Formats: sequence, C-alpha cells, structure tokens
Amino acid sequence: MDKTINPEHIAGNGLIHRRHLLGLGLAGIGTIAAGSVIAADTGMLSIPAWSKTPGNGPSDYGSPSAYAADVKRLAGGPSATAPGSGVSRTPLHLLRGTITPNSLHFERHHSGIPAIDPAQHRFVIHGLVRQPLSFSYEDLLAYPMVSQIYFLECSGNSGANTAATASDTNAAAIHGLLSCAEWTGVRLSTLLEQAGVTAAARWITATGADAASMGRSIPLSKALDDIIIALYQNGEPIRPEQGYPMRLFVPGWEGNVSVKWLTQIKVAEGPGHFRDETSKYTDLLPDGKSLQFTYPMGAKSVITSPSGQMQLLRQGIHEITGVAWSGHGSIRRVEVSADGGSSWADAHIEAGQQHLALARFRLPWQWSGAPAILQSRATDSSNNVQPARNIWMAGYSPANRYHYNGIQSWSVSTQGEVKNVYA
Ligand SMILES: Nc1nc2c(c(=O)[nH]1)N[C@H]1C(S)=C(S)[C@@H](COP(=O)(O)O)O[C@H]1N2
Ligand SMILES: [Mo]
Repeated sequence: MDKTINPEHIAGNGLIHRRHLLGLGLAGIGTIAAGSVIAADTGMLSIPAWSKTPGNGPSDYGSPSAYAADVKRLAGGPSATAPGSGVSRTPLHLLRGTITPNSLHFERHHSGIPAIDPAQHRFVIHGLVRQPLSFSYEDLLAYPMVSQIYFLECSGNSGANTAATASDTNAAAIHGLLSCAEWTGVRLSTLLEQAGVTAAARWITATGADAASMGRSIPLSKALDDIIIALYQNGEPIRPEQGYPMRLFVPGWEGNVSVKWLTQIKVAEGPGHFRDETSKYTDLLPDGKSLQFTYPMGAKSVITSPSGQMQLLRQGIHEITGVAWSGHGSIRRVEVSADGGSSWADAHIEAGQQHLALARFRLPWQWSGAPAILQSRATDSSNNVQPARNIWMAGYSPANRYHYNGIQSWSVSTQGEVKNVYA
C-alpha cells in the first residue's frame, strides 16, 4: 500500500467514497493494479506478432474472442424424466453492464425448444372478444412496435439460498436465472383493442406451442398496461431459446408468465388455473397454505464481483459491483456493507433506463486483508427494501423455493477466497 493514499472511509471494513477514488488519479490506479500499469521501459512500444500481418476478414455472424471462451451459460444436465426440461444460467459474475447478450440469456424450458417455422405458426386471440383474430408472423411484423429494456427473472431464481446450508457455488449457480435485454414487439393492448374485449372480461390466459403446452393466467389490467408480444431481442429476431418466433413478455413479473412460442391468448372472466399456477409457481407459507398469483418480482440485488468462488489476488482497492432490480419499479438505492451488515454505504448507480430493468451499482473498497462479509441491499421506487435472509425465511414454509429475494452474503477470507455464506 502507498502510505500517501488515505481515502475517507464511509462505512466499516474499508468502504470508501467513489469521489476519493476519482480524486486519487494515477496514484489511485497504481494502488488498484499494484503498480502494474506504471510504464517502466520503452519496450512497451514493441510491435506484437498480430500487428505485423493482416488478420481474418469480416464474417456473416460474429462470435466472441477465443480468449473469452469461458464466458458461457452454466448449463444443467438433461432431465431423465422430462425430456427437454431444464435450465441454463446467465454467467452474471463474468458480465459487466446491464444488458445480457442473446447467447448468454438464461433458459428455462418445460419441454424443450420447439422448432417452429414462422411461416406455419399462428397466434390466435379468442374468448370474450367481439372479433377473434388470427395472426401470422408476417401479420404481426406490420404492426407498430415499441422497444424497452426489461429484466426477466425466474421465480425460482436464488432459491438455492433457501437451503439449510449455504452452497459453495458461484453467482451464476445461485442467481443466474436472471437476464436483461431490449425487447421489441407489439403492445398486447393494440391487438386486444382490435379484437374488442367485451365487458365481462377480467383475465387473459396465454398458451405456448411447446409440448409442455405452458399456460398462464394474467389479469386483464396488466395485459392492457405494458405487456408486449416480443419479436426482437437486443435488436435481432428473438432466439429459439427465448420463444422464436414470438413470446409474451410481461415486464417485472415472474418469468413463468412470459409464455414463449406464444400460440393463443384467450380473454376470460377468470383465471385458467393451469398446472403452472396451481401445483407449481405458488408460494408455500409457514401454515401450509399457498399464495397464488404472486406475480411481481421483489426488490433485489447481488454483488457479482467479488462473488462466490472468486479469489482476491492482492490487498488494496477493489471495485465492488453488481446488479439490482425490482418488479415494482426502478432501483432508487443500493447500499453495500463490508462488515456483514453492521454498517452500510450508498453505492453509485449508473444512469440509464431502470424501470423494470437491471441497474448496475459500484463502490470502491479497500481490502486490508482482514476477513469481510460483503452484502448489498436494494431499495426500489415503491420503497420496498430487500430483506435479510432470516426475515425472508420467516415469511414462508422452509420448503418454498419461489420469490427468494433475501440479501446475498459473500465472505472474504484472509486468503482472499470468496464464498457464499448465510449471515
Ligand atoms: N411455452 C413456454 N413458455 C415458458 C416456459 C416454457 O417452458 N414453455 N418457461 C417459463 C419460465 S419458468 C421462465 S423463467 C421463462 C424463461 O424464459 P427464457 O428461457 O427466455 O429465459 O419462460 C417462461 N415461459
Ligand atoms: Mo421460471
């Protein structure tokens, strides 16, 4: 450590204000990289082999650098009992920013990915409407569209941390059923208006074209608010994994209601009580009863770096960074603790669209080599505060795995090993 650097500490165990890091200039950077960025000789200007001959030419579809080949989804194994069923998880700890590249968007399939030819696919709106409608893919492309950045989170995300003992895994394994993309498509309200919803209508039910025939019920008020029939994902046609050629996208709500490979919407007086909203995707309470239709995802955050199974290689200044989101609005505040919640400091939140989208937070931390427990706590625009794990656990049956949004704790040992712990 350079003894001339003495940043103002704003919370216990080494959290420092961002303005001090900026003010430190090169001295601060020197501390970050332990002097490795100081140019020691003129060899720094020697010409590497890749600069001496022309490289590969352009290609028709890009791919990541061979040196970034480890930035991959964490895929689960095949299911013996339900073919095609399973998940792959977004490698949150290997990404920075807020947008999930399409190839790294998490997946959750109940019966695999149907190979849909868009020319053969139909999407039908029927039920309590004056005029049932049937759309081809081409038909939908002709409608006015909107583009919005939204997170998508499976209600089973982070459920691993409801287990009795903390699993020694990484951020992807625990929290990777979470992604964020720019979704472009047609507002459902536009199509429902054209069909003419009748006075008795209160709900819609949506069904997918996969072999699981995934169906979910959604109140009409949400359908008329911000739901879209998504056709594009980060600018390109949505991927087969995400529901090609079209999916329902229900902003802020548990991922399960965003029915992929959408084939019909029925307007109805009441919910359909499908399998995935009765036996599954309901929240078991301590008294043995279940909550049904608990749609919005709670205020939540997770530090993605440093995070589980990482290794701090040196003492000094590290940037603590992660993502925060809420199904109840935008992220108003993220606090970070380095002493297991005894003291907290406000992290810097990057500007950008945050309504029902991921927010990126950052805070510098001066690690002295002492043990630490890193935590983050989100507050959303509706004043929901992310609860401590024990508070969340007290509200549900120990068997409930859905809608877990408790505070994540990462311990840092004197050796710099980062681990998932309950604190
Ligand atoms: N038709 C259909 N829609 C579906 C599913 C499915 O298996 N079939 N899985 C649901 C679940 S549980 C989630 S979390 C999200 C996952 O969307 P993604 O695979 O694009 O990440 O899709 C939802 N929509
Ligand atoms: Mo899900």
